[in-house]
This record gives sequence, C-alpha cells and structure tokens, in this order.
Amino acid sequence: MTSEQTILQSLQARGVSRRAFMKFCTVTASSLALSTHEASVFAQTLAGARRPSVIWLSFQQCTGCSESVLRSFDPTLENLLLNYLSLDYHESLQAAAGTQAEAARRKAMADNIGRYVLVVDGSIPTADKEYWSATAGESNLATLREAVQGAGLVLALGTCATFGGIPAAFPNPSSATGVDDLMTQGLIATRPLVNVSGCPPIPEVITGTIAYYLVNGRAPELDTLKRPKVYYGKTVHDCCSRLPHYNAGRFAQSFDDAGARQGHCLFLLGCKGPETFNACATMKWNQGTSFPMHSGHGCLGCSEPRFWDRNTSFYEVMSSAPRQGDGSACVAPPRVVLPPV
Ligand code: FSX
Repeated sequence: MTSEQTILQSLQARGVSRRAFMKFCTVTASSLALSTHEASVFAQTLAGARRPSVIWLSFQQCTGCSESVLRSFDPTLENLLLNYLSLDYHESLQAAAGTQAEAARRKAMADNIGRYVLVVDGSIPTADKEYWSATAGESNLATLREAVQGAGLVLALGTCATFGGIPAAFPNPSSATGVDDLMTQGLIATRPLVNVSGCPPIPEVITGTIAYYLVNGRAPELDTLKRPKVYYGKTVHDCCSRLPHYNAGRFAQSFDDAGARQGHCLFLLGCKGPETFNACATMKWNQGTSFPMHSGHGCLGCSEPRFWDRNTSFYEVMSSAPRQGDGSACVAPPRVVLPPV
C-alpha cells in the first residue's frame, strides 16, 4: 500500500466492505450532530482522503517514545500504520537503510508537500554543538529545518522534543532544544505544532492524538503549552486514586509504612502529581492496568517543562502545597473511533 491509496481503498484492500465503512460514517456523523447533507459530504471526504504521509524523525532521545507507542492497544500502532497512515520514514521501523532510506524520505516529502505529518522525537543540539548529533552527514537541525518546511502538522513527541527533556538537563552540554523553542527562535519555520509531552508519553495519548487528526483533519484543542487539552487538562493529583486521603490529611511517611499500603497520599514522599498535567491517573498504563501512584510511587513530573532539573531530587517535598482536587469529575478521555477493519 502507498500513500496514493485513499483511506477507503486501503480499508477495502484489507477486507472492509463499503457497507461497513458507510455504517461507520453514519454513526460518526450522528455523534457529531451533522445534517443529512453534511453527513454525506463527511462520508465522501473521508472515503476519498489519501492516507497521510508520516515522516518520523528521531534525534537526541532514548527510543522510549517509540517503545511506548509500540505498546498502544486502542488504537494499536499497527492498525494506524497498516490502514490509515503511510509511514514513509522511521529510522527504527523502516526496512530501508542508508542512501535508500534518505531518498525515500525526500521523495515522500516532495510528493506530499504541505500535507505530511512530521513526527519528531528527541531534542535537537544547537549552536556550536549542532553536529553533536547527525544522520547521513547532516546535523539534526538541518534535517529538521528541511522537513518542517513542507509539513502540514508537526507532532513533537515526548518531553525531549517538546521541552528539551533529559538531554537539556543542566548543564545541557549539547545546547539541546525542543521544537517549539526552535520555532520561537526562528531557527526553523513555524508550522502548526502539537506537543505530546511525557518521558515517555502514554501510548494511547500518542495514537489518540494522531487518530484525532485523521478523523477531524485538524489538531485537537490545545493548552497554553500546545498539548491536547483532552489529555493534559487536569493534573495527575486532580484524578489520583489517593486524592481522598490527601483531602482528609492522611499521608504516608515512608514507602513501606502502613499508610502507604492503605493508599495514603504520597505528597510527603516527593510526589509531583499536583503540578503535573497528564492523563496517567485516568488512562493509566499497560492497557489501563495501573499508574505510578496506584503502584506505590510518586509522580516524577515527566510531562512538564524543565523536567528533569525542576523535579530532582524526586524524593524532596514540593515547595508549594498542592491544591485540593478541582472537584470536577475525572473520567478517561473519550476514545477516538476509527473506521472498522
Ligand atoms: Fe525523551 Fe523519547 Fe524520554 Fe526517551 O523519543 S521523552 S528520553 S522516553 O525516548 O525522547
């Protein structure tokens, strides 16, 4: 399959009938409260849409973000890749190597100019350290500068790409910089940007953000740090299973005391949940099994700017007292439904 195929052609090649596709469109259109005419336009547009080309660039990072997205279960990465996207460049997942891979990247960018989704993980060395990280003889900054030009949407994946992350920790030897700061400084072109922070981000937050773009043709509503509000609208503290104990003044004093085992709040043990915006407590990890505080460890604050300098030592109590939970209901963000396969 190539990005020349439409989404409907790609689904039909994998055994989805036109009837099943139209049924999906009808259900989705009704959930969006579209009129009959608008629903028909929606179905035609989605059926005829080409699968977006995705160029995925990896810079200074630990590959944790790719490892994370490989574990997404709803939607799965393979569902997205095989049916809805055309992943035209990813150093770890592609079969091609060397000049063949670089030629494929340039061809995909030229063929899809102004439309492709550029995924970036890892931070970028700058200034006189620009060549500390390079691929095929090109600095990461030069590769990114070229790729950003023709992107329809840029997805900065992980705290390294969004805010600099661990490579930017003091003393930041490579002058590591995140994508948003590079745009602000004029070092790369400014394009529509979505930040998906976390070290690594939650797998379903990654695939859910991509799926949202596929279904709606635009990025979801963003917070002031350009993160999807639906996933980053509440702090981990707001939705933590230990919050009732915080509100009642019950705190664990050590990781192995009776209070810790009874679910008491981990604030005095250094938990950074009150200042960390993420969906860990509602979406959870490992197919919705658990999240750090539920398992007995405090939040490290990995999805916020200046992680890691701001939050080390991890076991020091935050200087400001956490607020009470905001009182509104904590529910898992809604699933973005893709056509059936
Ligand atoms: Fe950084 Fe991601 Fe942490 Fe690792 O790509 S956000 S070090 S999980 O791998 O960039």
